[in-house]
Amino acid sequence: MTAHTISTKPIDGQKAGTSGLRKQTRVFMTPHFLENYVQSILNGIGGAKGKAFVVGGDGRYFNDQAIQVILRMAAANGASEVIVGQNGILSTPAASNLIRIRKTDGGFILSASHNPGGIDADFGLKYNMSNGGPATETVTQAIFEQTTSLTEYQILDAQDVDLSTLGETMLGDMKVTVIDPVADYAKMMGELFDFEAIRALFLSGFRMAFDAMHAVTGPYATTILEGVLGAPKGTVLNGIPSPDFGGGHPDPNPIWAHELMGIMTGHDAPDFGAASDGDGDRNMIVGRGAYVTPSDSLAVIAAHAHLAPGYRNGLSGVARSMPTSGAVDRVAKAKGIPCYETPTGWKFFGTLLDAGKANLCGEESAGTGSDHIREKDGLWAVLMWLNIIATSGHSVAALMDSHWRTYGRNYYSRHDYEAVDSAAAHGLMDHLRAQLASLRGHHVAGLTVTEADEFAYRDPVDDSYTEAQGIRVMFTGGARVVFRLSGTGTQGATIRVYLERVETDPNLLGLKPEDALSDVIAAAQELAQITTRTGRDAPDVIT
Ligand code: VG1
Ligand code: CO
Repeated sequence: MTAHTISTKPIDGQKAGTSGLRKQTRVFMTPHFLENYVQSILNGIGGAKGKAFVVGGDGRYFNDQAIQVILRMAAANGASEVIVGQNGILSTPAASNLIRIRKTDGGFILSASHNPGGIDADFGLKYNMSNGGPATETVTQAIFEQTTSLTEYQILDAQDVDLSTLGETMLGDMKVTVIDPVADYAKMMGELFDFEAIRALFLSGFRMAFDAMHAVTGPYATTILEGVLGAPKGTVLNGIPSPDFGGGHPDPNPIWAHELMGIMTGHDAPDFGAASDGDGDRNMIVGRGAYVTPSDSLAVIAAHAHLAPGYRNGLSGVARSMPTSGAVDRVAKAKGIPCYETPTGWKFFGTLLDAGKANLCGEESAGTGSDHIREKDGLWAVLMWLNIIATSGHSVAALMDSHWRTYGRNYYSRHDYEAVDSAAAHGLMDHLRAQLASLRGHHVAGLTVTEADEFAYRDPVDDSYTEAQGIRVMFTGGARVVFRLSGTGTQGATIRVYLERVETDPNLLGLKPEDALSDVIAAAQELAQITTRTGRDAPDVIT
């Protein structure tokens, strides 16, 4: 086996977005594209010599081939060991956990998360650091700079490593350890949650439907829910991962998880429903006829986390991304704990979690997690809900009802305009930006603007500063609209419009979100001229 140095040239567009580098699969498959990016990562982190890494992905198309390239390049760059999930499979939370418990220097996670998979869909690669979390802004920038000046990469000339058999092999001088992707993760969940109480809940006849959406959480959910916790066989739906996610869109929200929504609102619905995304870090929570928005789920978890053994001593603080609703802020205030507001993307929670400033984090995009790892964690959120239901004895609907009565309800919705012409989308944002200084006091669609700005964030731990993280317009009475462009799409631009209004009147807690938010929706349209600028009459996806 010989290590080769291959000459290459910088490839445009290798800039990571909200969560690693995401491109169409065919782009990732063009000559040198993957190799250039992997070498840029290795250079950007100061080389691979003597380092150990975790490698795994969500099993989408090209996962297996890309892993072999990463192994050969890690070996040629002098890495000492790579730990790989069997058959190249690792959910994002399981990878984060492995990096931490095996104390490796970092890890490569192959996924485009909730984006569809297949040769004509999307692929992605993300580097996580030794704390198990996504590379910080500083490291991400260093990697990007490498991509713009790269002249060569190192790769070993070798056969594919057999990743189907557990155990250790050598690739040149590098050890490759193939491990069971589920075991360590399942063990950790057993330490955090009251598995006895959840087991008793299932024994009592409690019924659940978990939609793995043909993605990576299938094996994890089957082992934990149906195996360890004794839920009836068939509780996990679509539990066999497939390279194109069964042709579906593995994004757990009421639109893409419509099969589960149908079950949960249908005749003889189970007590509890949940779903997870392509790489297992997102979650959807739904009770019998009661969908829980991710922002509300975060707030309910903040209010009840002490019921789970791993959080018995309460929370040190909570953190949410800026577009996430303020529901959790109200719980934090009542509990007298700090609440941090960060830019979108899990990489911004890492420093807070490492410093112990927060041990519960969440995003409106169906991401929830804690300091047990440094990624959001879909099954973790599901097990947390099961723990809360089992120990409180309340249904999802009852928990939501009492939550809103106690804290008020943050009506919330997100409107996405997908694959919009990039110039039009940037034009819309520029138009909003230009209005910011003069908006205060203005009346828009019957609402009065109290404040308007472009969100910027100074990290309270490492003092790093991140600008241009979304435009927010606040109105009297606690209503708000936020506009930002997605950093995970692979075609054109996606405009996200986040709409929110707080209601504390006990008689008005049961409205339909679209009715409760109608004036905020009208204000967003007027401020951003969405229809005229994009040519779209309605959002593509409403969640
Ligand atoms: C989206 C979500 C964001 C999330 C990111 C990664 O980003 O809005 O909250 O952190 O996806 O999620 P954007 O830039 O498209 O809005 V996933 O499950 O990669 O891992
Ligand atoms: Co994901």
